[in-house]
Amino acid sequence: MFLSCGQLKLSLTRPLIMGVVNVTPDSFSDGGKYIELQHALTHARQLLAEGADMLDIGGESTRPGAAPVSLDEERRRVLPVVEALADGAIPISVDTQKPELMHEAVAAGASMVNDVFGFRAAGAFEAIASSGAAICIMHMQGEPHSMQHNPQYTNVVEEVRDYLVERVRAAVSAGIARERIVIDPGFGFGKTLEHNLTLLRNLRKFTDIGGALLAGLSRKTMLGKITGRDPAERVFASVAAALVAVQNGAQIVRVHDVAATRDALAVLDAVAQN
Ligand code: HH2
Repeated sequence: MFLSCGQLKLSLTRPLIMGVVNVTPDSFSDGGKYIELQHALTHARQLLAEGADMLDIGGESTRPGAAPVSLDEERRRVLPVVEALADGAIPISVDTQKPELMHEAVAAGASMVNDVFGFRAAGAFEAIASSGAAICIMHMQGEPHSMQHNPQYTNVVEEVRDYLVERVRAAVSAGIARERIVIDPGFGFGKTLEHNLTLLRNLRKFTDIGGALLAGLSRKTMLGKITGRDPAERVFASVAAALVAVQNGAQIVRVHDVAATRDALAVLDAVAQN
């Protein structure tokens, strides 16, 4: 089992860690810390030294209520980071909903595009179809500015699953091979705490859709609701959530705290080697 990421083939026999690099002034847990290019690069290199298998570079916050960012501004934040890091050896993902930036990021060396909008924008699949880059298709109900107002599902697991099945089909018809596809139920994106917990309990039901399964729980509000802690103090809760996700079938975890997650996954791996 592997994920095809541009020229790279990533083995999925052990869980992979995707380290988050937010080049934004307003991300919910680290906004403003890495908006300067040099700070973003130092942070990215630190995450790699701590054991990240790939990096996800984002130039637009998707936190509940976040304001949209123009293409020019997002491009200005993201592309210099991609250009400086993409050396052909490290998988670099770009977290964007904009087809133009998807195309430009891949041309600048990114080998994956992560879209919280699930490549529903006109031209999104076409922007990367011929490139060989991997894609991460995430589920979101609504849009960031309003998604947490009153999320509603009759059956959250079935509805998120049906959405991902349909998007994977659409990606394959657009010429994107299954080994390039990652899927993600989108914890916190138009979901209450109970919806998120139901998805986490039932994560294994997403493992036969035909894409590598990614879970992003790191520092999220759901963990704040459970522990009563602010985002920067949610490291232990995030590690626990990543472990549960991996035990329930996640093959990639998207995290801010790479070193702590790496150690926890090493313990899980040691126990599994029997
Ligand atoms: N979560 C965030 C952003 N992008 N992408 C995927 N595939 N899955 C996620 O769960 C996910 C994501 C939100 O986290 P963060 O990037 O730290 O915050 P912000 O959106 O405020 O920049």
